[in-house]
Amino acid sequence: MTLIVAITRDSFSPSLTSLKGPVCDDFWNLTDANVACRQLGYPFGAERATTNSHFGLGSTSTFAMDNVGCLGTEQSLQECSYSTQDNCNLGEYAGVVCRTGK
Ligand SMILES: [Ca+2]
Ligand SMILES: [Ca+2]
Repeated sequence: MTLIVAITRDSFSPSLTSLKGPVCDDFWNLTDANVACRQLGYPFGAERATTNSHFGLGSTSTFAMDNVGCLGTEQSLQECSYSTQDNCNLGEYAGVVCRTGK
């Protein structure tokens, strides 16, 4: 199994996810990360969900999503339950490590 860090502090970007900003880590878990990885083009899903700006302190505290809650079957984060109002700071970026194989 090979791993790749597919989402860093900057890569929840419009080009990848049509999001206008980062995703907050509140309630962020492996189920949500799986959806994010599939959306990013990694069909094997996520190895890990990261929190607390694991890949670096963020540069904006205006988040596109907070309190993300996916069921796991969605094809994109936009299909999941989430809030557009956030109470998060630069140290609360969500991230993922996606699988590149089984
Ligand atoms: Ca948090
Ligand atoms: Ca929150």
